[in-house]
Amino acid sequence: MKTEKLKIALQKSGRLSEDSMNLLKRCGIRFTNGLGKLRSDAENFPLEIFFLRDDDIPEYVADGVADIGVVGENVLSETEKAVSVIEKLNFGRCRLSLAVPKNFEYRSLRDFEGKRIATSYPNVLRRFFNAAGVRAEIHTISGSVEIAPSIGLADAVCDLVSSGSTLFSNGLREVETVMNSEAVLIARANLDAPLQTLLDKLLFRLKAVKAARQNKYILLNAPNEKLTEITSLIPGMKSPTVMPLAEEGWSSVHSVINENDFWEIVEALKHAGAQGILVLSIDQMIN
Ligand code: PRT
Ligand code: ZN
Repeated sequence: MKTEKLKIALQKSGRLSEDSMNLLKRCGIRFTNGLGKLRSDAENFPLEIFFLRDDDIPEYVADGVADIGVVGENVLSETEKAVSVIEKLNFGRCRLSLAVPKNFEYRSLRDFEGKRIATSYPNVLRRFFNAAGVRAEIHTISGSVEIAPSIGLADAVCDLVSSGSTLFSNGLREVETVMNSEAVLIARANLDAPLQTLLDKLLFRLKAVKAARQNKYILLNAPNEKLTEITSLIPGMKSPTVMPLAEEGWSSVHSVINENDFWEIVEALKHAGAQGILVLSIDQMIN
């Protein structure tokens, strides 16, 4: 009997491609992706991978050509396809923002009333303006949105931003965030039971990889008289592991800390008398 495979759509070549493929690889899934290759079979997981343009991914998933896919929330909101978001992936972060030329005296959203806005995200922008009660003229263009004001095509733009340097070098100033975005895993509705089982298996691995990336393993030596203070600084998943060292009066402390609090905790630990602090990245973290 032919075993069923889960089909996943990834961006073929673009900002999300490398992170999407690395994520699968970190989940222990092996596959090849040659230049120009449109599909690939994973070697050690019942998974078939399609490499597509990101704009097409929501539709392919909604239509059942693929079961799941990785795409930016910005594209998902724009295409308005009936798929569900099953996991945020913590990469591809950016925001969709309104930006105006330097000489545009901007005070509030009202200033967009009657203005021409160039964007590749007309649906998202229309919903945003509708909710704010602003009537603006939305001009849909597919690329190089940032040059529209300088060539007289628009009064302002609504475009994706990460560092902001593209806006800056085109004489534009970011004034409002329309939406924040990151890559997400989407799925079509009504997966049959065997496919859902495969998806659950993949999700279990994805979550372990995500948790590992957000945490660090920390090892340190603490003088016994400072142990209470030091262990209280480390929240850990449970209380930290404390083991006596061969050297009299010292203990070894192990724990897991979240990368967001990482530097503050390390500084406090050092201050409290911890020595030989080692910080290791974690490969997988199974909760
Ligand atoms: O060929 P295909 O259609 O698949 O790719 P694409 O060209 O449409 O998309 P791509 O690869 O550019 O982006 C894919 C996804 O990456 C987007 O849909 C977002 O979800 C996400 N992403 C994250 C970004 C950015 N960051 C980003 N900075 N997408 C685009 N940009 C643009 C931005 O608009 C600006 O023009 O990159 C430029 C540099 O940004 P700054 O602000 O750092 O200067
Ligand atoms: Zn695209």
